[in-house]
Amino acid sequence: MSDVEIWQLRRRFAANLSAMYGAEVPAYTTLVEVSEAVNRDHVARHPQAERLGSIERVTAERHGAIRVGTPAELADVADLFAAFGMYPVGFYDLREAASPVPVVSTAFRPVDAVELAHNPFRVFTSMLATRDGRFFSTDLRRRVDEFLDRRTLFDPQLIVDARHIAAAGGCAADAADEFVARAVAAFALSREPVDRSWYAELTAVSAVAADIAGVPTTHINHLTPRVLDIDELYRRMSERGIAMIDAIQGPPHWHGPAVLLRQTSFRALAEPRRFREPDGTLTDGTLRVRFGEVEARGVALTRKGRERYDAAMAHADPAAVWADHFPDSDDEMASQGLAYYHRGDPTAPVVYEDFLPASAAGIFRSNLDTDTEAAAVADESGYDVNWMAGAIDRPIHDPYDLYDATAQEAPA
Ligand code: OOG
Ligand code: NI
Repeated sequence: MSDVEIWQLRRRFAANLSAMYGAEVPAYTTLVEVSEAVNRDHVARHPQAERLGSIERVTAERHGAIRVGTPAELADVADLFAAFGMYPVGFYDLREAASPVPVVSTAFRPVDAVELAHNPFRVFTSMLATRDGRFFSTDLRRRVDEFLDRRTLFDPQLIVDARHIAAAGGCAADAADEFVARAVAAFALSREPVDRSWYAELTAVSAVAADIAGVPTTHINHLTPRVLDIDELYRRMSERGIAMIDAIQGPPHWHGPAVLLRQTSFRALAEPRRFREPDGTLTDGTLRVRFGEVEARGVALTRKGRERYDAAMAHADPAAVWADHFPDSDDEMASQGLAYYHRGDPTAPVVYEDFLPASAAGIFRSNLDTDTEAAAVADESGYDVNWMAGAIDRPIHDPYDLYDATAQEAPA
């Protein structure tokens, strides 16, 4: 029996990352304050508000996002996050988005209802698709891979310790703080000078490539609180003069059951960074690599519900056709098999715990200055869910399997 259990480590990890991010990105602190106020007001006015999660869970709930460069780096991430009870769920191919982003992604999160209720922290994790010839020429790929092979994102001892903790199911009390602190530090923005010409060369090809492979470290690029009313949040942030992206991503607002995930974001300000110039001198400059995001979660859709969702979203104006695709009550959603409810009880929705590829690509792009052009060549990378599972030597959970299992249980 360990003194500190995995879920307690996860709770500390999420809380300490949040403290670090708040210290580094002041707009995040504003976002968290406004989110908490929106949630308090919403719960006060709506007696059913907590059916998608207790106010305690929702207030503590965050997701983060990180980006890495290689399969080996992704495997280290998988080992590290396993020590916090976070496992890969789903495969997101953002190269397939309407405006493609050259990454493939998964989300690390707790997979069962009890663990999610303890603390639902999740991290959307993307890997640069250097093998995809549509985005990377052979020459660029070689040089990016050389750069990535020379760097060490995670202290090998941190990964060794993570594997022990995962195997033991926790760690001794006196080791916990130090382990969490080292894990959090791995995602801090580096103070190391950025190589100006390398960063600029990559930026010219792909802003994502520069963010991932232009620097020797990774960083958490956003940390997202959850709100119960995202339209109200959007209004309040805009009133405070924070320019949000044009739209809320995902399903439209409507009077029926909230489904899946709605998200919106704003760009963080430029942050001071040091640069190493081609002549070796150090200069001061800025980079804008981090942003703010907020989300509202609804009921998880079954495969059948998801097909309806994708069909509605394919319309130019999804809000106009929403009622043709979805009934406006949980009773009907449950009886038509469109969404998951614990033991089929329409008063007990199973909350959606994952992400949406179109929204993710939109969030990515809204925070980059330039898009990446895909060349008209065949993709011979072989990237898919099986490839990724092999690369990290772990199964990647199918989200539908998890929702099927959760729906058999009583609400946690
Ligand atoms: C990840 C973007 C995806 C979300 O909430 O959909 C994401 C990134 O920009 O690295 O976090
Ligand atoms: Ni996000």
